[in-house]
Amino acid sequence: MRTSRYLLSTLKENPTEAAVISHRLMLRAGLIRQIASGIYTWLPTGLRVLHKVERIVREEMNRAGAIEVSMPVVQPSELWKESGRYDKYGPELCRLKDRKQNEFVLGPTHEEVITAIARREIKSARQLPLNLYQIQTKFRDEIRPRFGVMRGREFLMKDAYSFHIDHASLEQTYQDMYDAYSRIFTRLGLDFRPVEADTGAIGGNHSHEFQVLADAGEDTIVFSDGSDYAANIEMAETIEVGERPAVGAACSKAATPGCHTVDEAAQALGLDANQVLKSLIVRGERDENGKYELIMCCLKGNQELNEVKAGKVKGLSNPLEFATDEEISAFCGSHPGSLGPVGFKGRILVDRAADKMGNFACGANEDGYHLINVNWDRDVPHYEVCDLRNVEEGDLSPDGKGHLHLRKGIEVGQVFMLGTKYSQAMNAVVMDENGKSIPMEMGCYGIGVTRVIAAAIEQHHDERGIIWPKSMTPFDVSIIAIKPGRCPAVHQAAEDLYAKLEALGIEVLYDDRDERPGVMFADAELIGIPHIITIGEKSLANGELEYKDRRTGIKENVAIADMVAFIQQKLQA
Ligand code: 9G3
Repeated sequence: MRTSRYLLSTLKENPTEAAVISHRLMLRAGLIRQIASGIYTWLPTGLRVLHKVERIVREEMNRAGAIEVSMPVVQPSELWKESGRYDKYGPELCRLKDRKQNEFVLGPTHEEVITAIARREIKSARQLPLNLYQIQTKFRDEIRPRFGVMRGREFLMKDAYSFHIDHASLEQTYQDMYDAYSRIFTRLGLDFRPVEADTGAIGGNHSHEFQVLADAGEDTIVFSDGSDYAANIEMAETIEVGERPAVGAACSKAATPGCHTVDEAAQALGLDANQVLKSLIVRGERDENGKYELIMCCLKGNQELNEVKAGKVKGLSNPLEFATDEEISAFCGSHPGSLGPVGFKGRILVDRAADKMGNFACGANEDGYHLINVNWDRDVPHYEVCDLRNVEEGDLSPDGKGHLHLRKGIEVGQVFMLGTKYSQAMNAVVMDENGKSIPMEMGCYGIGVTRVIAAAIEQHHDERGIIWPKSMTPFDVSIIAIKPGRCPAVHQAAEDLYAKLEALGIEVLYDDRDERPGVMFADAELIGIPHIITIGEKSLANGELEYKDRRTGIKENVAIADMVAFIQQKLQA
């Protein structure tokens, strides 16, 4: 490709709206341009990368026996009403109407559509297992799109859906997809970890996420240094150690005027935060009249409530909802800063670590007062112990092997066992061997194809720009001709080399702009082309060309006659 007949679109200045390096570099290198919040155009250089990622995804999905389809982005609302999800999602599900006022959604995912296809096209169990996939645009009206394509509103996803006669068959495909994902992310040159994940709102009962380790990641993943235990923090567990201290003096009231937080109360009472109880009020699940009770969650003062774990506790709202200050004052007679379990009239859930506290302080359910020397059982006779907290750095691994470490991750893929949630709701059934009609077991498997590119840049860049993993690079080689207008020999040598490399199927960006060398060099490094060849008058006089390896920065002079073979050898390395 000649830059004189290409759309390079590199930027000199740092775009101020980019908060993470991948977003900044994707704009500066001319890969994407925002057309609206969370919605992007892929410019030529970015599209070349996107196509490479898609090719690897397709190769591995096909190798795993999945079959490609393409489903519509615009989906009839009837299907979402059948699955019961039309009213379950808020404004994140973009709804629209056609000219006849028929209701549609812009597909954020395709469980409903694929199940509607399966119930018509799969007539016999002999057709199972069947794994169908697509690479298709999704739309999710995120409330706060950010980080460029890492969290956009319109994005490209490879989503696959498998259908099975029984759970054993689903487990096999789940494993096949898990292995295919490991191959895909390895071929893409990513440093990734599969981690146990929460199945979230989509139901089902088993899931793994594929997380790319990066500080810009929005997810927190947890893994043990003594085993292969790894989980999203939403799921991660630990083993609580230690025993309750012996019960001390009777509990008593202490004035703590103006103390609304654990730290303020700890300070006022001369205690550590982990000797003060943190008490939060959440809503129970609604009954048929929409009524719900208020429930207290108690944690060690220095630990954090895990909302996903709490939402799973029987009888709690899921997703978890916190009570409002008004509800709290009305029910407890005090503000959130002075709450405690002593005398609380509702259910009391105590985190397993908090259950090991003794002689602790907690709110007195009276503004401006705390209780000290409080002990479970004696002062709080009724409560339930459950796992409510986020694990922390250094906690014991739940398998008892090693300790836990926390890292930020970018979720680039997820595999789910869906069970019969959709096939039951939408009547996608087959005849089993006894002639009984049963809903098909389903699995679903997603990869964020556009997000993968941002994740790769987060892991592969330096101060000069992107350094592509070789499987994703938009071009293999950059040829930079220095002042070809002034030196015909330079121009000729560049044209010759360009023709030879192109003839070999090597992807070349030939910078034939009459630009200052520094600008052309900076662009080649910004775009991240792995092999950069400079053709200048001086080196040419010695019969040589200059080569630079973008990743290592190593430069070397190569005889003109050897350059093609030199590059071929580099590309095979
Ligand atoms: C919605 C909206 C947002 C959503 C969903 C539905 C996430 C939704 C989960 C999945 C699960 C898997 C198949 C490929 C892999 C992921 N956000 N999810 O279901 F209506 Cl607005 O999409 N789907």
